Formats: sequence, C-alpha cells, structure tokens
Amino acid sequence: GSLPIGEVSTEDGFRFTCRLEKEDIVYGLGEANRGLNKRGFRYVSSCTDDRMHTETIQAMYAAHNFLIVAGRESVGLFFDYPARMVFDVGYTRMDTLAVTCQRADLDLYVITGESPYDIVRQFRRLIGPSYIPPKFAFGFGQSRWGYKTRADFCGVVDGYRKNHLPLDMLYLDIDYMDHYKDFTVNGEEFPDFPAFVAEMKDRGIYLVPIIDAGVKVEKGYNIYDEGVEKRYFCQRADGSDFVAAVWPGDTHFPDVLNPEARAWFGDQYRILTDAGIEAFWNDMNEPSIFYTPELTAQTRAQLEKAFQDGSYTPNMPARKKPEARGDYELFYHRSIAGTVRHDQVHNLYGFNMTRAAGEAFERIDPDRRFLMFSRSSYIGMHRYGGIWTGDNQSWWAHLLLNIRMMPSLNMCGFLYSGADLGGFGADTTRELLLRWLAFGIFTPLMRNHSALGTRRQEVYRFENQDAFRHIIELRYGLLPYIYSEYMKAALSDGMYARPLAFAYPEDERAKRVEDQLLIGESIMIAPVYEQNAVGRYVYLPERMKMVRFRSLTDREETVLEQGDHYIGIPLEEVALFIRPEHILPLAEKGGQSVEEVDFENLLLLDFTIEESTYEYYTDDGYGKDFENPANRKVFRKSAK
Ligand code: MIG
Repeated sequence: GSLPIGEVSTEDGFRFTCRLEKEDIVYGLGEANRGLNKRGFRYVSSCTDDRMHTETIQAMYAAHNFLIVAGRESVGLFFDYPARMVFDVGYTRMDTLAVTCQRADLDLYVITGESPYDIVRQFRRLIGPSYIPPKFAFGFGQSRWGYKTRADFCGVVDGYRKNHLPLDMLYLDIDYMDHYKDFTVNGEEFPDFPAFVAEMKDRGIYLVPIIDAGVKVEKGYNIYDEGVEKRYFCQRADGSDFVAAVWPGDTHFPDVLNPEARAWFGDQYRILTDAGIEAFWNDMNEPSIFYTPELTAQTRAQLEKAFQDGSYTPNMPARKKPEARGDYELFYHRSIAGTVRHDQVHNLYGFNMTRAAGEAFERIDPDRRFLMFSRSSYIGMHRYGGIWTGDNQSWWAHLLLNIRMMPSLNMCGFLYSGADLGGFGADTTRELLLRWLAFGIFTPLMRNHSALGTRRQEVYRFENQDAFRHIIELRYGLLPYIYSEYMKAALSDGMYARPLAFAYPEDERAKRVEDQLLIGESIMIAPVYEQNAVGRYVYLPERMKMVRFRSLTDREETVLEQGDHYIGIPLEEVALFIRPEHILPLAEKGGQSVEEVDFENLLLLDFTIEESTYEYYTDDGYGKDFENPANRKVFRKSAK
C-alpha cells in the first residue's frame, strides 16, 4: 500500500521502495560502512563478525534499521525486523531507496517531523532512554588482545602512571580467563583476583573484563553443567545442545532470548561483580562461530568432491561466514514468541546478551551504574549498554569512518560508543595514533585497543611523551563539558555528536560536510585524518572562536569569520571551535584519573558577542539521581 512516503509490497517477501529526490540526504543505519549520507551503496543488517572493514563490506556487527530521508520534507523509517534485511540506498537505481527482507512480518514505523533532528528525537522517545555509564567510563582506557600475565597488566599501569599519562581503565581481553571459560579467571596468574581488582582500584584503575557469548563445553565447569541441566542453551531441531566452535573450542550459546535463561546468564556476572568488577565488554555475540561439527563434515565432503572434479577454489565453504554456511539455521531459541530458528531472529542475539547483563545489574545493585558495552547490537540495546565498533584497522580511512559513524550511532540511541583508537588490526604509527586520539578525546568511549601480533600501541611506547600527555590531559580537562553534554543528551533523547546539518538546517554547504561534527551544544570539531597533513580546510557555518590547544593550559584563541578556512593543525595540537554565544567549561587542572578532575571549579571559555549561557549538568557520577534539580546550574557570560 501507499504510505506518506513510498510503497510497500508483500508479494514476494517484503519490499519497501521510495523515490529519492536529487537533493535528498539519507541519514541513519547506525553502525554501517561508508559515509554519513548513506546514499550510493547497499547495506545489510545481518550481524557479522567480519574483521576486515574494507569499503566493500555491507554487513557489520550491528543491525540498526533506522533511517531518515531528508529533503524538502523529512521522514524517518524504522524497520523492526530481527533477521537479515537489505538497504539499497540508491545502489540499484540512484533515485530509489529499496528495503527488502524475506518475510513480510515486521513493524514499520514512519515518523514525520519538522527536521531530521526532530525525527531523531521522536524515534528516540519511541525506543527508550539511552544507557548511562558511571563517570569513570569517560576516562581513558588501555586495552590490547594479548595481555595475559599479572606482570603484563601491572606493566601497562606502570607505563601510564610513571609517565604521568592519565588512565582510568585497563581492559582484560580473553587471556585473563581460565581456558576462555566465561566468568573464570586464570588462577595461576590471579590467585587472589579480588585483591588484584582492589589493588588496581587503589591505583585509580578499573579493570574491564571481556565476556564472550559461547560457554565452553566442559564437564565439571559449573556454568556448563547448570546450563545443560536446565536446558538454557540453544538447541538443535532434535533437542540436543547446539555446538559452535569459538575460542574455547566447542561451546554452547546461552539462549538469551528465553527470559529464564537470560536471567540465569545475567546472574553469572555476579561472580565478577562480587570480586569488585564494575565494568564489562561483551564480545563475539553476533554470535560469531568459527565452525560447527555439522558444517565441517559437509565442508569436508564438498572439498573432497571439489578436489576430485577439479572445481576447487580458495573460496570454498570452510572460509565462508556462518550466515553463508548456514550455521544460523542449525539452532533454535525458546523465546516468548515460542520456538524460533536462530536465523529468523539473528540480529537480536547480541542485544539480548547485553540485556541479560543490564537486567542483572539492576538486581545486583539497582542504585549503581555499571560500565557495559557490546560488539553486536540491535536498536533497543542502547538502553542496556553502549557499543564499540569492532575490529577496525590502523588505517587513516578508519579514522574517517569513525568520525562519520559517531552521529549515525547517536541517531540510533548509542551515545556511549567509540572505536578502537589507533586501530585494532595492522600496525599503527605514532602519527596515526596521535591524530586518532585527538579525535578520540571527544568520543564518550575513549579506548586504545589493538590486536594480538600487531605493533604495540600503548602511548608510552612512542617517542615524545609530552605530545600524548597533552592530548589525553585535554580529554580530562574537557570532562566536565563532555560529561555534561552526554548526560543532557541521554536525559532528553538528544544527540551528543551531531552532523553540522542538524544545527544549521538552512545551510546548504553545512549539509554536505561529513568530516566535521558538533560535539554537544557549544563546540564544533574538525579532526585531521590524513597522513602528513599539517592542517586542513574547515568550513565554518557561522563566525566561531577557534581555540588551539598546545596543551590544556597553553591555548590560543582566534575569532574566524563564517566560510572556508585553511587551518594549520600541527601534529601535536588540537583545535576546536566555540559557537557564538556559547560557553565551554574546562577543568584546567585536569587529573590522572576521573576521580582527580575538579567538576566544580571551572574555567569558562566562551565566545560571547552579547550574552552566552550554558546549562551545566553534573552529579556524583555513580548513582541514578538524574532528575535532581541540584544537578543543573546555568553559567552566564555577558559582554558588558
Ligand atoms: O576473534 O578477544 O572484536 O576486540 O580483542 C577475535 C579477542 C575476538 C574480537 C574483538 C576484539 C578482541 C578479540 N575478539
């Protein structure tokens, strides 16, 4: 039938089409490849563990089926459909948006509004409020796949503390566990884990352990035994527990779509919270599958045949992704809607794993905030946690992708988000890391993470520590503002990182800018994302005051007119732009951890022509008394 926008057909599966006018911009899709304007490519919602984010990939770890067609009028579209969905955004025909999926069994929400930002707010009201992490989660975190021994972890903290580089979080990747068993720790390295957690906390460091989706198949491992006994794992059609090989070898997947199993899995987090842990990241929850026993048998047969008849190619099934191999058709959930085959609800798995944790935290301590973020997600998961954008590479292109993705994630409610700064795969460089950090200081989740086997990229490994110190200290100086803006966005269904177009809807130039962002209400940023650049062109939609930071205290202010400017931004500096009649509060003393930052005595940078005001939000950072009027006050600056 006909909608305010487009056509729906249910003849052969589901198909929505609408015409795209030449000037229309298509926003949305959250965690997706390519530009901020999604036009000109094809994107697939099918949560996938693909660690090579080249420009051609269509499916990433998340499924965020919300888009906005913005033109003379703007319309928002949310396709609430839990399985594979294809968004052809002017790919087959440049003037057509086509959204298709296999079963015409979904809810389509059509949201009209006066502007794209108005539509975002309405959508966000519909899907519920965004997750709010504890304050320490706005500090800087160091991570690396490969830290294993107690000495590895202590060495990293020493590296930071000795060099006076601020740090709040240290991530535990899979090697902290006993044989990759969820909710266990390697007892040889950590004979007294709670003592280790406490010792780190004394040094101002929160440990953030990883939790993987698959539970190791091993008799005597209580979580395995209990899950099998209570039938809490996903099962095959014949009722046997489904086996998927992941890091621990054979695993079972907790059936997080079954409320009882979800509560049970969530309760396991208590093992670590009892040890003093307050922060987690959930991984491999697409769910990622290396192989299944079924498919290896089939694969072997296919390979043998291919060798015999000479049709072998390196693209044989063994190398394909779980979706292509059919793994997701092999197991079932017992959801509230009855028994359902995994492939039909595939995109809800990571969401419900993180929801399991979020719901458990409410039981563990309803008055406290926990840090939680996930790799896989679906719209709605933003109520329980944030996300990181998975395995990027140490490529300049991925710094730009990070910049462009931030506002799209915000549109979908994922405010607490960020990418692996410096790049996960491949070898980083000092220059790339510095430039990436200079952008990363503005992302709520600020984490340096890298893969096993790549060049070490803790910041103290590179020459001239001062440069890194200045950038990270600037983050800590900006924390009162970053936290205030985050909280205001979360509490009002707003966006923390916005495209310029959302603030300057009448400005045709601003609408096309994809490499500058508004961070909160007061500032615009224009990160450098090219090797050997000594500056860049910046478009100013209005007169602004540029503040160039050589360090938190060594600043230079210049008022710039509306229009295009070439701005010199040397490698070790950060520039930002204060909007007219706006204030940027700064904690000028910074701190080595969030705890040390003074959120009360602030220096107010401003660009006042007549009068600037700023509504400052602050709270204790750990409780949930968000609506307390004492959390808000107004700063005012007048030219007179
Ligand atoms: O198959 O735990 O995206 O951040 O370091 C790789 C090891 C599994 C993927 C995550 C990455 C993490 C890595 N994990």
